Amino acid sequence: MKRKLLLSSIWVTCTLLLPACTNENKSFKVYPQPQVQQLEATTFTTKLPFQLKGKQTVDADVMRLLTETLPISTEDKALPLTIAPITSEQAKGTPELLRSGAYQLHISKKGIDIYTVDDRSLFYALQTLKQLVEKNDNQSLTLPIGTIKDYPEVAYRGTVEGFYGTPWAHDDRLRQLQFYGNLKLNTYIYGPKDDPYHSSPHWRDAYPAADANRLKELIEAANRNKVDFVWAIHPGKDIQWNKSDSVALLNKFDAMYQLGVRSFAVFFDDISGIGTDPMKQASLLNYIHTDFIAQKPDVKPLIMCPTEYNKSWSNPKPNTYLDILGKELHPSIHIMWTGNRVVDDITLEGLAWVNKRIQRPAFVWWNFPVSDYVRDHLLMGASYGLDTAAAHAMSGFVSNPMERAEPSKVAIFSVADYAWNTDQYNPDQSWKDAMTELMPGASDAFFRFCTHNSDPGPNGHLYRRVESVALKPTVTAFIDGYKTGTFNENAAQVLLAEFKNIEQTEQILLKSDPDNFLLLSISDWLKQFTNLGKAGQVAIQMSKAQQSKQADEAKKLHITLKGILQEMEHLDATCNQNPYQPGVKTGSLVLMPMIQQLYAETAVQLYGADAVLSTQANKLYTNIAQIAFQPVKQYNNKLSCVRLLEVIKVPANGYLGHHWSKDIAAKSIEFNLPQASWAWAVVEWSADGETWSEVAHQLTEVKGIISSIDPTARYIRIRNKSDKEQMCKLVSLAVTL
Ligand code: LOG
Repeated sequence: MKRKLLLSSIWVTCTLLLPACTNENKSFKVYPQPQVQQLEATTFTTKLPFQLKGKQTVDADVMRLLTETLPISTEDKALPLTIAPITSEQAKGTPELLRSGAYQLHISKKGIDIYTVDDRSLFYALQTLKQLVEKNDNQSLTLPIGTIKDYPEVAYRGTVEGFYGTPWAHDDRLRQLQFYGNLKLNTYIYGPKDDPYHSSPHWRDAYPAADANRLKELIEAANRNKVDFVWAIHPGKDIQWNKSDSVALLNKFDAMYQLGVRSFAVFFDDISGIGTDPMKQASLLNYIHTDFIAQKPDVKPLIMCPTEYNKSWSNPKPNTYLDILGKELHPSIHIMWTGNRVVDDITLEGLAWVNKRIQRPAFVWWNFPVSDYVRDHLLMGASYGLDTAAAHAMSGFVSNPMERAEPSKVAIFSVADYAWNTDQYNPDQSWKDAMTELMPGASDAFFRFCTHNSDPGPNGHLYRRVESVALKPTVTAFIDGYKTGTFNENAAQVLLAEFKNIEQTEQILLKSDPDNFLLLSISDWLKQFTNLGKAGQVAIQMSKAQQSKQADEAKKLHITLKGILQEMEHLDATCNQNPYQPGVKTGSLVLMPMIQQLYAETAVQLYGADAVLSTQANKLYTNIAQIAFQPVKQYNNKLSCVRLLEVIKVPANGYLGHHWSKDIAAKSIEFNLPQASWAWAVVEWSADGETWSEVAHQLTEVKGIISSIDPTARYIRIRNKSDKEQMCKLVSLAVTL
């Protein structure tokens, strides 16, 4: 059993000694939380510099970190900073202390001792020391006294830039790499889906010179921060499984090696057709392993992302895809895994299921806080849903972040905590620590923003997050009261105060740090948050007026609220206009629905109006389990569906379409299903969902608009009329009423 101690406080009296000791009850916070931190309540303050002892030659990155942390000198009177290897004696009972990155740090008035396993250990010990040293105005330093014993629980920790959408900008990446170094994260997998030289059409080609230079800069920045820069290739969309493609892949890897890459990955996710063959995948990967990886002593083991990368998409039958990979792939090759679903919690049970099949611990690709399937939302909530007993069941843990790099740091901070010190991980504490670290001047305001910007909204992955947790009971109490004709004054006061704070959040944050990159990258959401605060206050005041029978005042406020809601819609319709989920949503789980309910309820009470056209369509009309929860959007008279990133497997007789309950005729149906063909697809309509007829059309591709639809149709679908499973993608499928 490993024993962990936190902050033991031992009273030490030391008055006349130099350096001077003081006793303050200070808690020294180190991120990620060390395994064992035994610090006394006593600190000491010194003006003396430190002199390197023991290991004299340290690498340039360590030296830089050292000089940033402590004054280094060769003067005789300097305090010793001794660097020595961890001995097996020291690691007795705690073999984890012999892992890469493990270290022991001992601070006393007489000097500092650091015990290390490798260069990474020393770098991490100094990262810890840097967080402990306090620099005083009079050039002196204050340090705690005590010992830290520390090691990672998961070997590979970091991120996979693996999302769809605009890849991170160069400067964003540079800032990320430094952030990772500070937090003892050691892995950055480069695999943005929309880099054409990572995926099709150019995975076979060398990067243009300017791109190659930038990558070189990134690799150097990663090295400076002791981060493995893993370069990933995504060849499966059009790989031919011939010699020429194998050679093209190795040549590309070799070109990346020349740029400085020493870690490689091959992704086979989100593909269809011949690329998905597990035997072919395994034989290519084994070839890369033997002919490339194993030939170069400085290259790390290969990482692969399988096609069946989550349980819900995996063939459960024995001796199928995952078992074949498990059996065929060289044992050193890591296999990535997103959990029971594409986007999901990570559980020990789930990992045990896949590990048995792939015959090795999975390398976790956690699809959080990635937002490429809900691009109008920010996922700023706590990183919960991670099993604290699962460290031994995974070889790595990387988070797939948002297209917006800076706000992703909230989650990445916690990923560092989780992967380093898994069994002591506390998601809420880590989330709050992230606020303090990322927005030291306005952590409360930032926390308020994050609290109300956590949930992704309805989505095909069924992945939801809690939002506005503390306020939710008050919201429910207020709404319930309002609907039954009572005005809950206490709840109203709490809500008014919170909405007022929300209205001020943008200003507080920008005033505290106007040039903060994180704030700049979420500026549209901050604006929308201000609107939310305004709308909320007016909604409560309007409800109060209505309930106290001041109809004129209520009408006036209803119009004011309408204006603010229109402003929000305008921002939603003009900012962040990506083709997938355009717009800017905030407070969408609890606060916005409350405001909308109050708005609609008051309209009904004031005007008896049925203002909204409700078709009651919020999901696709389909019998295909994979897309059963793909949300439908209704804008004016158009029902459309949220574009899908992955390939859809359409079984024989599988269909997807729309159904609307309102008694209106369809003017047209518009669709774009790449890779579908009329050889298997047919467009059909029905009045009752029972009897179906074919819609006449003259299109040659499963893409276009059909306008002549029977006016009694209330269902429209595209069906696989063949007797085999077919594959397609879904760009659009819309009905105009
Ligand atoms: C993709 C990934 C995407 C994520 C979330 C994996 C292994 N692949 O469904 O690129 O960012 O889901 O949308 C994925 O997760 N496909």
